[in-house]
Amino acid sequence: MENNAPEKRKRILSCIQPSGIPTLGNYLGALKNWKTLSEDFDSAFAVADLHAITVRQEPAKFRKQITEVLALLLAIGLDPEKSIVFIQSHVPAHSQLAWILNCYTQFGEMSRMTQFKDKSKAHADNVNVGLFSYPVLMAADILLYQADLVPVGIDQKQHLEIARDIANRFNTIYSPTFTVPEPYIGKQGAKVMSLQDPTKKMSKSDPNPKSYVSVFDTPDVIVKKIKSAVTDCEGKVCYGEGRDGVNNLMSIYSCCTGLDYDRIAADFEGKGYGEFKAAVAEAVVEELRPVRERFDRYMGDKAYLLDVAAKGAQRASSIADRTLNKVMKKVGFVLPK
Ligand code: AQP
Repeated sequence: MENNAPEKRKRILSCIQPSGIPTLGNYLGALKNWKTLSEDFDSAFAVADLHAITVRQEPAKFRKQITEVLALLLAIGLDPEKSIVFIQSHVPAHSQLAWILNCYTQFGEMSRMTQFKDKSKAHADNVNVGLFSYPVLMAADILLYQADLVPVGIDQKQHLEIARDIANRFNTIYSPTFTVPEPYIGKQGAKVMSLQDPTKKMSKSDPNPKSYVSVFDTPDVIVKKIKSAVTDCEGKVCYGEGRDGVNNLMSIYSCCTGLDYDRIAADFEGKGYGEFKAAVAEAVVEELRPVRERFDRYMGDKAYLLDVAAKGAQRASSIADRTLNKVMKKVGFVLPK
């Protein structure tokens, strides 16, 4: 008999930490793709507030950042009626599953994580256990929703591999429980680098604000920051090995304009970095302008934002609780009546 049932859409899940004002790196590496992906997949997007407290946050500022990131998710064009848009801590199953998965993750595996090594250097006075087990919470985020694909910047690929290992391990010890997720990495903008040290990724928590463009920087500030970006003394706009600063600006320009590297090199042949940087800055300003305008509108309606968060948490919980119950049964817990 012919099977006319519609093919089940694949599910994606992605999160962003409210650990500061999101950067151009977050935008080009992740957020910009999310709107398009949300049209083709069943999708859930979260403000990862539980992850953000692995680094000390100032409470009032933190509360504001959580609201801002929620508004930003809507400003990039996500439709909360179609995608599940929620705040991670509003769905307790994330913390509950993370604890269980901690017991299925080896100390040695976590010790190899690059982000842990980097962040423990950057926050040497607060190398907490949460920072160490961050990838386990990330695995819980993903596995709760049985996500097929996880759109991430290339910097998060190692964490996604751990999520896959944990899922496979649990599925092997018990029986198939979790979908084993695949990374989804956009072609360009996969890794935007710091404007001041282009060997390091651009991060919203970098103490030097000149190192990143935040999505809410005004046009003047964007121009200033890009003009002061580190390049080299070759004075030639073309992509090449060891030219991290120029490569980074070319990649940013390419993501904003859709032009490939050969075309960019041809357009700027014989022109200096000054002219190139001005063009990059203008492209970034234009790219971020509509996002900023929509963001301002959403921030002006806090009641609507709270409503979106409440509905999102309800929808997210109905999927997450189902997975958590399944896991608890398999492990041998007695479930509450
Ligand atoms: N520089 C980057 N280039 C490309 N993609 C990036 N992402 C982050 N930085 C870059 C991607 O953005 C998504 C959300 O990231 P996150 O906020 O959850 O965590 P993160 O990777 O730790 O981002 P930051 O800005 O570096 O935050 P802090 O400074 O708090 O650690 C992810 O998909 C990430 O890959």
